[in-house]
Amino acid sequence: MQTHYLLTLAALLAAMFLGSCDQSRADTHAVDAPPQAIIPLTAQQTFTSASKPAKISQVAFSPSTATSLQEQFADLPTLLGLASERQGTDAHADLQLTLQLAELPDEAYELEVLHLDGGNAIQAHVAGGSEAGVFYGLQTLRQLLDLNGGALPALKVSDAPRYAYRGMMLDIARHFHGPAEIRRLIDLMSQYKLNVLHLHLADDQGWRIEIKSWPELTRRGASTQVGGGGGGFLTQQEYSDLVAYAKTRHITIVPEIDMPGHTNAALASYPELNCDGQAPAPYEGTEVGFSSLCIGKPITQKFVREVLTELAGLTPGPYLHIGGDESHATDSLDYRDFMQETVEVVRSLGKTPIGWDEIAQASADPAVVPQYWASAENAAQAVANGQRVIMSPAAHAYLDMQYDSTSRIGLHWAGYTTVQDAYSYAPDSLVAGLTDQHILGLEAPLWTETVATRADIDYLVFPRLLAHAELCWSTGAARHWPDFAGRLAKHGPRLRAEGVGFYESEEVDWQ
Ligand code: TNX
Repeated sequence: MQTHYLLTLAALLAAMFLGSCDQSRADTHAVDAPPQAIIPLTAQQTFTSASKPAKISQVAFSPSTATSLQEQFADLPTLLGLASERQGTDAHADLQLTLQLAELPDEAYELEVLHLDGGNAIQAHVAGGSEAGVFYGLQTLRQLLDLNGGALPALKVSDAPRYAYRGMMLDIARHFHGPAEIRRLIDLMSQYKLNVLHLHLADDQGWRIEIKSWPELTRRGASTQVGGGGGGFLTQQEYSDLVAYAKTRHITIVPEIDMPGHTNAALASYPELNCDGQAPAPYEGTEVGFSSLCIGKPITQKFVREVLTELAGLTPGPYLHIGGDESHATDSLDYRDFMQETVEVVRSLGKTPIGWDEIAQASADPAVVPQYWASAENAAQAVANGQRVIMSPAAHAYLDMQYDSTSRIGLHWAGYTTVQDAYSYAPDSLVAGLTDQHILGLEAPLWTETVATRADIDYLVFPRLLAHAELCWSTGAARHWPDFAGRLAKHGPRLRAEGVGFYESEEVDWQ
């Protein structure tokens, strides 16, 4: 009832806004305001001035920007992507920037760009509901600069996210990808207003996080990966540094230890975790569903508690992901007992447990967050449990699916996923009975069985991550594939400038 009322109100406001938008377009028509290709699409965008702006050469805070915000966003040229060669060359305008916190929803922001002196002096005001809101306003400003050759059109933007959880997952277990690669992804994600990076830290092929109380996990379990050639792991210091770096980009790290299946690397490191006390050989293939911790053994319980306790201690964010998928080698009653116990461990550490959608069949705890990937039945169970769900529908959101049969890497068990497929689905009407009130947010996972290098990551992640970012942020009613494809085309140059080797899909008329 209440939702219905809100929707009606939203429609009314949208109609009023569109009316005023038409009006302002008419006013600026003569000066040919360039359509702005911001991704994700902003909620409202209005042009306010006719002048043709000059390129920005200098940027500085206005005196009315609070010191704390000046400190937080101290490195403005980097933050706004103002490459040094753009500064001071043929540019004329100074940008004076005012940042403020305002009475807005947490991650929402308002941005206004004003042209003074016929466009030769520019002011920009960013008001955010929180520091994150200010950060997103600055990301919009950054895109405006990139999309306008270093100049800023005069406009007003008012914007807020659809979902609170806007995630990407990187599997560093199948192939290890280290801190430099992860940092680069954090930067790129944050430019498109994503706010969660889920790291898949352990699987059959490798254990990737140092656990001081169980040192063999990395001494033995980290030395392998799919296809051989080494592996690797994050030290606790490296992990903590990543968490801190991500925080400066308003990104929360969600660590995952996948259990009780997907555990060959742990089982190979500690024989006592196996029911028969025999350590299996390390594994460098790509099969799933053959390994299991020995459920009910006291040493297994000690292992789970100690590993999760260390991980919780390194993780200021609210979530710990405990996996729980494809446990085909675990008896189903054992599975239920194990997942329930592990949920309790996570709760006792003050964290919220996330698990792959199978977890909904094991734990009815309403605090648990199941991550939907394939089973509508499990999603329905989550709704019945009163749980909120993260949507990662494999056929749309899995970044490791091939684009088509000619894609040089990737899998296709969930089908081929074109850029349009990644964009054109409605998260809130994909699974019967699951609507936005049940959805915490969306996540696009990159599994890395076939992903060994940075070039491989770029090829599969981009440009589909931009489609995903728009689904996370912009409201359903505003989404339209031809419009998105047109805007995406304009992001080609900025992705290239940032060194991203994206897949130049023929669905898009790239600039
Ligand atoms: C299924 S999705 C898996 C992963 C694989 C992936 C490959 C899920 C929860 N499990 O173990 O890496 O497919 O696409």
